[in-house]
Amino acid sequence: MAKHSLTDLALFGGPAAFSSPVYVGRPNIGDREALLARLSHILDRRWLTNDGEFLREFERRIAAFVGTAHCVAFCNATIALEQLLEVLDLEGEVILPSFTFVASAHAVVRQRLTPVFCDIEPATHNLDPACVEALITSRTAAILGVHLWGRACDVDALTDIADSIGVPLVFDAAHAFGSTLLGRRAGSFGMAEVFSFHATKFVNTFEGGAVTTNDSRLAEKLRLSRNFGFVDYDAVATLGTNGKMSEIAAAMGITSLDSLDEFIAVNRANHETYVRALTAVNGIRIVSGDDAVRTSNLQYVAIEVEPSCPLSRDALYAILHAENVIARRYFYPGCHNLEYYRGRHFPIGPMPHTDAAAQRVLCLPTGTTMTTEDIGRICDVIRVAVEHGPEVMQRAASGAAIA
Ligand code: T4K
Repeated sequence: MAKHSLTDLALFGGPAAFSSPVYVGRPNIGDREALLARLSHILDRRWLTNDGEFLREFERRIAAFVGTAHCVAFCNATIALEQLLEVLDLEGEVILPSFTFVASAHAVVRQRLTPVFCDIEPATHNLDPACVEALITSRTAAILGVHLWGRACDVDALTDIADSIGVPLVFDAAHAFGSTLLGRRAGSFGMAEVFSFHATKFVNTFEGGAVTTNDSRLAEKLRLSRNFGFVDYDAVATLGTNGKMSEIAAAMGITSLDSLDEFIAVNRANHETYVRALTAVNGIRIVSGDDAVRTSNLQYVAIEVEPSCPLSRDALYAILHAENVIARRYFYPGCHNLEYYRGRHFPIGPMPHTDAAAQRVLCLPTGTTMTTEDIGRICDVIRVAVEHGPEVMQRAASGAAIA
């Protein structure tokens, strides 16, 4: 029999493997002609970076969209987060989730603050306010929430906690541009929020990030800090770095913003296709939200492979990769279990939900590069793999498949 797929899922009625890899995080490219026209404009103007026209336009549009007084764009979200923590002038501990991209934790440590890893709510994968409360000490300097998968944290509960001890509440909103909580846009919560516009984000600037805030002094400090602390040609008033966003990045950002509604509509349609196809698959849960409370831009399709599934998450991951579906185990194994953090004995609360999520979550491809047929095929791989998991794995173990 002809080999149809790398794991021979065809033997069990499954689809043929993808002939080339399909990836999580494929960038959305908006109107190419409009982007090229903007690039041409940049070259004509010979203004490539340092507070250029496109940067200003990008910042104005982000602030207006989010509903904040200020947006300060950066070269990426990691530097933006670091600079935000720096200008807040903190000392001590920052409570944050462990189930996040390592940049959230690194930003804290690189500012010589102590990360205190906190557990998450199992349904949303966001900081659990009750766990945050349990981790507060006299050294707590800030709370850093992460709106994971683009779904906003329990902002009210976290605000109450932060206010009750008088520390700033800030958000890593890297995933959450365009998302809402009770009608308010992410970016407008807490003292400040940080977006990522990395290539893998549905609105991208190649590399980029931004802080949004209503605090004018904070915004001013951030503007200085991203440009070496310069207040005038020859005057440096504060410590700073080079965190600037280039014109080419801002041009890409503006072009992305022009297609925002289309990108979200595509993500929504893709998500619905996944939900329809996977709901009946034994032990697969799609991480979703209650749209009446919080909407997501749906740039991540995260599934949980639950204990009731006949196949482990890692076995499904191996099968998907063998089928050329490059799913990702975001955010395995959780920051507190990464080699760098494990050896340093930072404070940590009980982590049952973080550890469970880290063992169960898989992110699947979405975005404008994916067709409905592609997604149907990925879901067929998952369905057949789950239905025939033990046999597929047995063949794999005997060397018959998964080359
Ligand atoms: N906070 C949170 C919660 C975050 O998730 C992130 C970043 C940050 C903060 C920091 O934001 P930035 O400083 O990056 O602005 C990727 C992204 O690089 C990272 O931005 C993102 N989160 C993270 C979740 O995903 P990796 O290590 O997975 O990258 P990589 O190279 O493996 O690429 C991811 C996938 O995207 C692959 O399947 C390939 C595909 N890809 C990637 C790029 C860059 C493309 O198809 N084309 C491309 O150009 O981190």
